[in-house]
Amino acid sequence: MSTNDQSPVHYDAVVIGAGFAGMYMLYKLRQLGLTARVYERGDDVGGTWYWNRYPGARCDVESLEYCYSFDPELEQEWEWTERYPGQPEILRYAQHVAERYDLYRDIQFNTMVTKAAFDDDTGQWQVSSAPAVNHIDHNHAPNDDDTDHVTAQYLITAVGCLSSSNVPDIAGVDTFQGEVCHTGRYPKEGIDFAGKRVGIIGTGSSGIQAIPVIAETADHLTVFQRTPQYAIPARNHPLDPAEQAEVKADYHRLREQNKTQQGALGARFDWNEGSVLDVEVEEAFKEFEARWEIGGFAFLGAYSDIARTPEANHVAADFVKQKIRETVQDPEVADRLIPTTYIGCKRLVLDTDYFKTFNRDNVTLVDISENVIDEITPDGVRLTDGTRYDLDVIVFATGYDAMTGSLLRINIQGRGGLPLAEQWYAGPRTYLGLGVPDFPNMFTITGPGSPSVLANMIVCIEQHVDWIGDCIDYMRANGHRHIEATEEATEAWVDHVNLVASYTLYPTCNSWYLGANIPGKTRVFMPLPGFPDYAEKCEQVAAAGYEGFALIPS
Ligand code: N01
Repeated sequence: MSTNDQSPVHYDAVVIGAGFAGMYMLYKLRQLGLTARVYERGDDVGGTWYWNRYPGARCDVESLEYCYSFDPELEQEWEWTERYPGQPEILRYAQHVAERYDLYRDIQFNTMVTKAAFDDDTGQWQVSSAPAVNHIDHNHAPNDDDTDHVTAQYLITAVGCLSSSNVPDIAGVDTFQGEVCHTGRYPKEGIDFAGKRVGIIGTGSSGIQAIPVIAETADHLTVFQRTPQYAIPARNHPLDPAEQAEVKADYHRLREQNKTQQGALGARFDWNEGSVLDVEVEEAFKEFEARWEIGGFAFLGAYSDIARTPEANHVAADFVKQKIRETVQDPEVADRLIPTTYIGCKRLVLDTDYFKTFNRDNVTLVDISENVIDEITPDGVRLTDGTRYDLDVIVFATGYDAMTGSLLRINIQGRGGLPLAEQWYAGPRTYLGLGVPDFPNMFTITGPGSPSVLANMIVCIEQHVDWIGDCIDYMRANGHRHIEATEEATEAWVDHVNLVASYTLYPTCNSWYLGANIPGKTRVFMPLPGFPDYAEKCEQVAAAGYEGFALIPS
């Protein structure tokens, strides 16, 4: 709907993003009887799972837990086929949800929100959008000519935590004559690697999933590794119908149990409360071996202190290092693949045949931790020492400007034209990861300062959307026009997030949780560990009349 030559259309709410957060938010707003417009850059729903079409893309949360719980009928009717859902299946699920609840009609695709400004005079949000610009880093400024404008009482961001792709600023990238892509902006039509010399930069979750699959078809695959990563076998397999039926017979119970877990997932695993330091190393290794066979995050549940205590962490890390040495035939390559950080301080990766892939003749591991990529040339890659790698395809698996990147790339302005980038110049400041001072009626689904990426995202999304829905309902019932996080509550919340993180080993390495992967980004630990305490706090805040928020009457 173009509004260029007339007064802007008004909606009760504008939602940015049509991934799992945006879709459920739209559903919830409709339930409340509100009008809403959702803007989405892609040409379909799915968010992360729309963009991440790279070979091997798969979720690391089990299918039966990585899905909505808001409608028991939906829970029962959807049949998952594998233990961990692959990208195509998750995308089909998202499309099914959008069709089932008739969501498509309120979503405007191929559109990026370029600016959202709070108007102090009208008390409304003015939202500008433009046709999406497709480029691998997607951070390019759109053309202003086609800008559309609407107004809204509420601005709800559902932009995802890992949506702003990070393409390193390496000289010459535009001169490369072959094909270039980023895993998080993977071309819909795919890439044919057969017979090609492929280079992949980055060995995080995306790289580690893509490498074994690309290696199967590429003529040669060169893996450029800056930091080695721990990976645990996912042990994906077709889902046993009996297991699925058993979960569905009492789905509610599993959902409730998951909410009592720190990561809001894996209640079916055995989470051991004991310390690894209280047992002999042989006994600990036996336990780790059993969990290595089960696969998945069950590994971290072997002992309760792995994520907190350096000595405990070393034992778990040593077990994985031993596995890498046993798997990789060339000891020199194995050495280069062995991480030196604490296990789990970067997001633990679940893999399928990752380390084994380095035994293939057509795979080369190149350490670029010191001898960095100096230039991308028309023919490939040149390292600082002058070594050249001729390539036909370059895959950037270099991650994201996580948690804040997608928000800051939109020009969001609060009271008095205050840019969000200025409010967050020293790192993101939110109250509960949901509200920002000076940004009235703006809600940030799974924003920094909430568990989000440290927990099952779908559970976090549902918890936030339900909270926001209840909050809007409360405001309408009580005649409140605006809600805004107070400075004091925000200050205290930021301190709280830092304090909780300091009890863990998370802040010890250069992860995207800290923003350390983006040159120049302020180092602040962004997600909050621990779903149950967080959810309880949100409930208390609501029960106390939205304590820590200022509510302004109509
Ligand atoms: O990104 P990453 P990702 N030169 O940031 C390297 C989720 N996810 O897309 O470690 C050379 O983890 C970087 O090196 P270093 C999951 O939460 C989930 O892989 O910074 N290398 C690193 O090796 C995950 O954690 C799933 O030194 C450069 C890699 O690129 C998150 O998304 C699947 C570089 C980036 O790793 C992000 O994962 C996929 C440079 N200039 C993703 N810049 C599942 O559910 C960066 N690197 C399974």
